[in-house]
Amino acid sequence: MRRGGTVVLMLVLAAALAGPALAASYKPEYKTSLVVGPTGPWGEAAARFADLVKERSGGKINIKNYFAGQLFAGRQTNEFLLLRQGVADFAWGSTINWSPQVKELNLFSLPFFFPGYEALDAVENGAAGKRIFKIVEEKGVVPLCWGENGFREVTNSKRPVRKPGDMEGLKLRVVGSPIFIDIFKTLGANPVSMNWAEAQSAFQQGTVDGQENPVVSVITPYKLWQSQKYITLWKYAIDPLILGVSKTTWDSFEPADQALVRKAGEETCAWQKKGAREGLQGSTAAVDNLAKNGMTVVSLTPKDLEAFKQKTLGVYTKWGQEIGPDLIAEAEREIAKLAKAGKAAKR
Ligand code: X2X
Repeated sequence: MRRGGTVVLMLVLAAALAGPALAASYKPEYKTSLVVGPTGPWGEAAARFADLVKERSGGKINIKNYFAGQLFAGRQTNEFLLLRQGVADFAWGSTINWSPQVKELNLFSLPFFFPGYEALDAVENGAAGKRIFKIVEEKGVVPLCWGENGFREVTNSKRPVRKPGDMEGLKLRVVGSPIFIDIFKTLGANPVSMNWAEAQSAFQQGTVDGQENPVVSVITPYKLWQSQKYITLWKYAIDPLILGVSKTTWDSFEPADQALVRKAGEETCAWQKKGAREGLQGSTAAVDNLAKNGMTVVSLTPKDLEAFKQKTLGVYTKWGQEIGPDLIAEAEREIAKLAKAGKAAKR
């Protein structure tokens, strides 16, 4: 009996020591979660990444994209949990959707914190970004690279919004992440949280007046001009994406495959980020296209912006504690360095 037990134990140990070579049980399909559909830089990046990985792994790693929230158990703010549990192997996840589980990610939703793309890149690539990746990994998701949904702009079907008073009583769909309820209540609007999939019919039926999302990644591919006639360009929050892998899945890959997946991810993230900014950074093409489709575009003066900023200062006090003052200070230092180098803050 004891002898038998020892033999079994030795066999188990031998198998464990032999590692992935013996264990290499690759799944026939790896599932990727996405909130959005296949159109636009976000969904297109997922398709590109799956193709690259399949090709470079000689068909061994076969990724299937589950678009439009097909993998969620009801709520898009559960995506991080799906990754953690291994229900999803990969996700091109918005930091907003993951922020209920990783509260530091609310940094990107702090109203008017990021003055522009340069500041965002500096924070992602600097100490704050590295710290965030470490936190995500400690929670069971291996982050491969930063992608981008984009700066979020507010649209509605009722009236042009130029000052906080114009928000009064507007029923706005927001993601079910609490900081957004706080921001829009503070501004006098009436925010309602809803999954993106459900929001589509709410726009069409007019049960909500407006929403907030980036121009290139979401407003354009979803043709939101069909229900939303007004857009205010205020870049009030940034929404990075993270290409993340469930730690369980990651650990099951052989080191050479981990390297291959990481490299394909980094290449795709760079391509995706570029796509999310096309027609927006240093160009007016994406916004011109909204106007061509009948939207009234409201651009804010620095004074207009300041009024919104002042009104949302209370959100900083409350959420600063949640996010962590050290992380915020780290991000502020990166942004200040840029400003000093003269690469300031272009909105
Ligand atoms: O639901 C949204 O607004 C979206 C698509 O931008 C996110 O997934 C955060």
